[in-house]
Amino acid sequence: MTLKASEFIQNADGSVYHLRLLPHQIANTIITVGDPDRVAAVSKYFDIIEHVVQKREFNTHTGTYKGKRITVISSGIGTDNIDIVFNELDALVNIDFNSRRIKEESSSLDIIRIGTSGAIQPDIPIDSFLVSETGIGMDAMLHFYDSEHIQDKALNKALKEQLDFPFNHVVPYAVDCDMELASRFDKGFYRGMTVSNCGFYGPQGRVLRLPVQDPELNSKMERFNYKNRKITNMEMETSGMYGLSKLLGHHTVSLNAIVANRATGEFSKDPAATVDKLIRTALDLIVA
Ligand code: R1P
Ligand code: URA
Repeated sequence: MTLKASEFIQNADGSVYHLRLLPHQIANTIITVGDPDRVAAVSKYFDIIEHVVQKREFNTHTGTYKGKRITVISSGIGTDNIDIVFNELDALVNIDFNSRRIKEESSSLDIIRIGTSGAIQPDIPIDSFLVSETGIGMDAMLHFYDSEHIQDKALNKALKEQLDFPFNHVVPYAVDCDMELASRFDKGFYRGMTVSNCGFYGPQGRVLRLPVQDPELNSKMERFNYKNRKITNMEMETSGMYGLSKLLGHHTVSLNAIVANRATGEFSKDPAATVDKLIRTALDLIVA
């Protein structure tokens, strides 16, 4: 079946709508970052950069690091953007851009997020690194897909019971990382369950001028216990990445630079240095 013009959108040069990329312009190993400026902070370590393109918040550099072809792309903030990035990255490998048909044999990508995050456990130090073993979605994006089969339903139930939030407008869902890809990022990384919120302020329990609906939500997350596993940190993309990645058949892991600790109230004195260290660590483990 040929995909309709309104569903799979190509720009005049044939590239995919938002990312403005053609299939040969991406590698099979993809690093995602939230901040468009962080793309150059990764690619400055490449041996060569063969392709650069930007549209909106989606900035992409493809090159090689120690001989391995890697694409680094910014997603902007939030799982709504992850919906665009993951569907269009998948299209780049699994849709024929000439016939506009889905390819008979599917290909999978290795996708590694290098992002910042706030810890909610007091014993996770500022400037440490954490691998998200599970993404817990407090956003709604994945619910628009037929996705219950890839969710951890027992964990979903525990979240609903223990967080006891007025969940009439948020249905938390849990999806695991790709364990094999995650096993590369072992030494020097904390591991845990990462909540992805649909906002940075109220949804992460930050009060500036507006009161939140449940002031106890972060404390309940800190106390949450599921088979002796804890919620460790919060950010804004991981749940959507794990969900879409599992549905589309890609391998994804989310690496977090802990720049804030919500339990202790601290923030990193040099977040750029911490992110740079995570970038260098991740690049070396990707090629190891
Ligand atoms: C919020 O400041 C942003 O930082 C985190 C969150 O997920 C959100 O995107 O990740 P990045 O540093 O990758 O953007
Ligand atoms: N990113 C987030 O989403 N939250 C934090 O607290 C820090 C970084």
